[in-house]
Amino acid sequence: MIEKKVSQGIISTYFSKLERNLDLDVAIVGGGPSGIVAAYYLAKAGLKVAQFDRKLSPGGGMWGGAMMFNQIVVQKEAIEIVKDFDINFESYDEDLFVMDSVESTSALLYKAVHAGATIFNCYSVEDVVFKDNVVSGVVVNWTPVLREGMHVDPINIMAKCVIDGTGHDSEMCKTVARKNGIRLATDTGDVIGERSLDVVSGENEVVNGTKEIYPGLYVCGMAASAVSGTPRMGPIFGGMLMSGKKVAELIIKKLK
Ligand code: 48F
Repeated sequence: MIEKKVSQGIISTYFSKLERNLDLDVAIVGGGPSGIVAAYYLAKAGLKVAQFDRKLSPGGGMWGGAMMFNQIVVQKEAIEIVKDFDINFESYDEDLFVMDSVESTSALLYKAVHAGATIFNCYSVEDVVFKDNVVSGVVVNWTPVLREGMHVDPINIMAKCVIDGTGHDSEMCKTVARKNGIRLATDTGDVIGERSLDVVSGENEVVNGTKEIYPGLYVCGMAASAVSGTPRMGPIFGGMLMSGKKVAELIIKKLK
């Protein structure tokens, strides 16, 4: 019966995909541009990487350009990355380029999965796993379960490194800070304690802030900038792409 075979095809391959990803090199929380770029370069380097996004359609804030004007502006420093993803672009100003946001977002997603990364959509990461005070995995649940407030336990996915790519909310950094009694720059205007999450400074907070911010936890994209208390930025995406590549390079150096 074709009906049964279709269902079997979906269920059996989905669960083997999930099982293959219970033990990762890198778990990426959030499927925005910075996280997707990281997923691509990590997978290309041969690492086992999975990305979790709470939405049905990963891509974060990239689909909508700015104010739903679906154009993306990037700085010239990011153009090499744009070329790696085969995205069409045109010169707009001396140092600025524009691309179509739908083409750009779908190219990032396609290339990341094609390179070997697995993207799990509709997954919310609600916590991290600690082993000997090192971030060693993520705790995931279905987004609809959390939205409905259903009393359903999550599952654990172990990873050698976790990336916080959750955008402005920097959710994993906040979780790690809360569990360790650390205050973030965003909460207090300063950071306390030897084990503080770093304050970011410099001209390009996104790229400068892309780092291992706590043992096992890396931060990229707007999450890196937000942790420092930097105000919300304008819609220029080159920093997100560069941040994603930088975090991948840091992890490749550590794990390879
Ligand atoms: O915000 P987002 O696009 O992250 P980004 O890579 O890029 C920022 C830009 O889009 C833009 C900007 C450009 O100048 O400032 O804002 O830093 O995407 C973050 C993604 O993370 C998902 C969320 O659904 C979104 O797609 N996300 C957030 N928290 C969680 C999560 C969570 N706890 N679990 C799973 N996904």
